Amino acid sequence: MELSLEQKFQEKIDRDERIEPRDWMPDSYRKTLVRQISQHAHSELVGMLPEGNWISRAPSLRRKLGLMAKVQDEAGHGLYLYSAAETLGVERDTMFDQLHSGKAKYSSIFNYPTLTWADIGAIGWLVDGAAIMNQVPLCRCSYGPYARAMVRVCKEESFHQRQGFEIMLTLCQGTPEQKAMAQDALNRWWWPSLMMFGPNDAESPNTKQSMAWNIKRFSNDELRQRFVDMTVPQAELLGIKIPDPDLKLNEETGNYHFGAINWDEFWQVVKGHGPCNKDRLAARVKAHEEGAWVREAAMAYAEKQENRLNKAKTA
Ligand code: BYC
Repeated sequence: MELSLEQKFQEKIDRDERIEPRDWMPDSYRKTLVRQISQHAHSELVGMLPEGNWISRAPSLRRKLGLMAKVQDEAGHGLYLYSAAETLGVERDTMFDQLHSGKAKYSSIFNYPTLTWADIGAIGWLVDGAAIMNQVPLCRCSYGPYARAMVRVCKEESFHQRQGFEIMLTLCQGTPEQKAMAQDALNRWWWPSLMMFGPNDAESPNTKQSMAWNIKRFSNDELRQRFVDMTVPQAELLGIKIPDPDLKLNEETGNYHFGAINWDEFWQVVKGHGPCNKDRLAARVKAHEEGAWVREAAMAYAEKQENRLNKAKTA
């Protein structure tokens, strides 16, 4: 019996083969990829804002250079991801419109404020740490352009995570005030970092299908648990305390049991009512508007180059 296009597609996925832009794919596969990749791209762009805020106040030239490089890397990640989404037939301007009008989602984590320098360390350590945990499996995502973009993103995120941990270590080995600053940053960033992985599996509408399509390789709860297990010993090494009275090692499984996440807070932030949602969106729109001349100049240059090439061809 002749297999349907959809059956052939699923067989290809089940053989762990890659899907490429020109291959046939179900509309719902295309749609969920555009959703996830564009949200991811938006997160990279908005993620530049809480950190960019500290470039001018970094405590030394070395720290300033490191932070500038990290923020630039994030702009680059956004570009790889928008390009990957474009291969699915969605225009970049459409994605920007969705972000700037507040319709699109981006990671909840970037709606929290960066109050002290230690927050830059905590973001690198925890937020990039969570991002790596979530994104390394995406290097094996069934959609080729997304998987390939993630390989480079993950290499750079891993550097960011080490940089953040080193900032935390320096503070924790410094004066009592510096160590207190590191503890305060951990207190404020711990729970939002756990929320980055998304709702519990039972409440996650997209996970089951995304796993059947090999877009996601692990569920939200599995990745969250791995992140906790990886991070608790790192906090011990730093000598600071994770703000969870229920955190306890399960000797049998080797996993840490952790306390309940405040899902009301998560959904409030996702729906636009977090501490910084309005500021972040306004800053992003302003940056986009103020960058219009750069885009126009780049387009004018590209057109000129193309005309020159065409003239040379016909000469
Ligand atoms: N924040 O069914 P679910 C970074 C939404 S950037 C906001 O589990 P899915 C970095 C979700 O979109 C970090 N919304 O969805 C940058 C869905 O809504 P829609 C970003 C969230 O897609 C700079 C609904 O809740 N990383 O690394 O199966 C500096 C139900 O969720 C969040 C990525 O984007 C959230 N935290 O799983 C440093 C990685 N969680 O779309 C670091 C790629 C869930 O149905 N993305 N929602 O309206 C993913 O892996 C997945 O999309 C998620 C969610 C795990 C995030």
